[in-house]
Amino acid sequence: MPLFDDLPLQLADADLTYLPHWQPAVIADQWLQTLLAETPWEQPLVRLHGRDYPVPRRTAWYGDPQASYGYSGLQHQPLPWTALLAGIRQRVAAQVGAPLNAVLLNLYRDGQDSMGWHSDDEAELGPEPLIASLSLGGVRRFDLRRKGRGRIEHSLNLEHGSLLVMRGRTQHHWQHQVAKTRRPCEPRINLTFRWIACTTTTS
Ligand SMILES: O=C(O)CCC(=O)C(=O)O
Ligand SMILES: [Mn+2]
Repeated sequence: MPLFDDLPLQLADADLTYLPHWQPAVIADQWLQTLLAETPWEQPLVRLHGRDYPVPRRTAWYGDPQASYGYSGLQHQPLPWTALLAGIRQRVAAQVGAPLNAVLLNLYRDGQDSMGWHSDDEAELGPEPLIASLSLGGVRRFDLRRKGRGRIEHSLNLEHGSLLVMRGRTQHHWQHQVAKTRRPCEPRINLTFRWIACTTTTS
């Protein structure tokens, strides 16, 4: 793997590193097939302006038992780590040099599945969230814009087997999205590994 593949992205007030060939295709293929077959996908509802809408993708949440998170007014309990996800977590944690106790899986079945503009800045992720995002399957475009602005300032095509690492104040200053596309595209699974600060009380 050439070193120049892994350059950090030059975006002000952000700390992003993209590793396009983090895993070889044969390993990434195996992970994709196993996750497609064994994941109990859900389609949660999100509350917007007093109404519930299904999210435009499928999701699953895994983690250590205490890594629950609040979302849309509910406290979500993680599923226990599978052998595969525990193994992937170990490799990702070794790569980023930090512990990770939860992972959100997103399944984009085709170009109509998407994720809208947001920052991963929930209180339980702490002031400088570490988000390590593994992509498997069809390539999708990942856009970045500054908070409070409409213009996309940077886009990346997230490749099969790639890892995108976001750290520091990135979530404080930037938002990201995976927009719908009319281009034909293969199913894609994205895994965002995180560290959830454990709380003793639930809200
Ligand atoms: O699918 C992606 O690449 C992005 C996922 C994401 O932003 C998230 O899970 O918070
Ligand atoms: Mn995100």
